[in-house]
Parts: sequence; C-alpha cells; structure tokens
Amino acid sequence: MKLYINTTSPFVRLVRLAIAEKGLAGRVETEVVDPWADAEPFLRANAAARVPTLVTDGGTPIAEAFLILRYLDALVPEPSVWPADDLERTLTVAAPALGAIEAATAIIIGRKSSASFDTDIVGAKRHRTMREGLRRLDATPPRDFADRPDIAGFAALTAVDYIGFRFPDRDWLADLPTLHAWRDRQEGRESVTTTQPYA
Ligand SMILES: N[C@@H](CCC(=O)N[C@@H](CS)C(=O)NCC(=O)O)C(=O)O
Repeated sequence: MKLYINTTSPFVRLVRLAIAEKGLAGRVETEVVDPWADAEPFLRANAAARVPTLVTDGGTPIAEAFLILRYLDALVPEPSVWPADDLERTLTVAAPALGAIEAATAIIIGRKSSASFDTDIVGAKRHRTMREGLRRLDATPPRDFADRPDIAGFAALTAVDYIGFRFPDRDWLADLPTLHAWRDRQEGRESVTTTQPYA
C-alpha cells in the first residue's frame, strides 16, 4: 500500500498511529507530498488533493482519514480503532479532540486567505473549540495506548501535539493536569514517537 502524507498533518497522524498500532508499518510505503502542488499521481488518487490518501495494494485510492481508518480496521481488526465493547465512551471522548483538530487546521488554512482569520468570527470560534476541546479531554481523558489504542487516544494525542506544534505561543496543558499526565504516559511508545509532527 502507498500512503501520501505530509509531516505536519494531524489527519495523517491519525492514520499513521493506526498503521503502527496494527503492525502494518512494514506493508505501507509513505510518500511525502505538498498537497498544494497538485502533483500527479497524487491528484489522480484524491480529487481534493489532500493528505492522507491511501492507495491499496490493488491500486484503489481511498481518501479521507476516517475512511482509511475504516479500511485499516477491516484489514487488521485488532486492536480496533472503534472498539465495539466500549464504543459510546470511545466516541464521546474522541469527539472534542477531533473538533479541536478540525479547528486547528481550519485556522492554519484560513490564514492562507485572510491575515485576520484568527480574530474574525470564524477564527475566534475555532480558537474556543481548541481550548474547550482540550479542557473536556482533561475532564474525561482517553485510555492509555498501552491499555487500548483506539480513536479516542489517537485523536487526543494528535490534538494535544498538533495544537502545541502550531500554536506554540502558550502552554496549552499548563492548567490541564490530567491531560498533561495522560500525554506524558504515552511518551516513548513507538507509534507516538515515530509519528510526531515536524516542519
Ligand atoms: N477531511 C480530510 C481532511 C484532510 C486535510 O485537511 N488535510 C490537509 C492537511 S492537514 C490538506 O491536505 N490540506 C490541503 C488542502 O486543504 O487543500 C481527512 O479527514 O482526511
């Protein structure tokens, strides 16, 4: 399989965490692309020209992080990204983390169009979503990866690290001790260290 990635995308990280935790790393070749360069064959594989984009061993392109995660779960069911025996809790914990990820990327992309994006009505709401999402993760954290690596943990880790990486002007975890401790406990795990975002 081939996975088109960049080194910063939180959506790519969600997929790469699942690949690592499912033991699929050896079966996935990654190719770094600039999603704004419209290069072939990446553009052919994804009409939206966004990362992540997977091309299966059979040559089928699959775009969108959640669809790729669904495919990976079918390929290697355990550990499941969406554990059936604890689905409600997993999804409700994942939701604010995914909202925070969406908000953070909306701000980064919004800045390409408007220098005042952060402070306009949309940007201000996205900033609140990041703050509030992390606060809710602090109140209700996911399971540790060592216990069960699922979408809640993938999303929380990705949100914390991506927001810290893109918005380094403040210490986002300073007043969130439970989430801070949770993040510290995930450090050193191979899936976590090998998927860290960098510019
Ligand atoms: N809904 C998509 C979002 C993917 C996405 O926004 N990727 C960004 C990088 S974080 C991208 O490729 N941006 C290029 C663009 O917006 O054209 C998914 O879940 O995969």
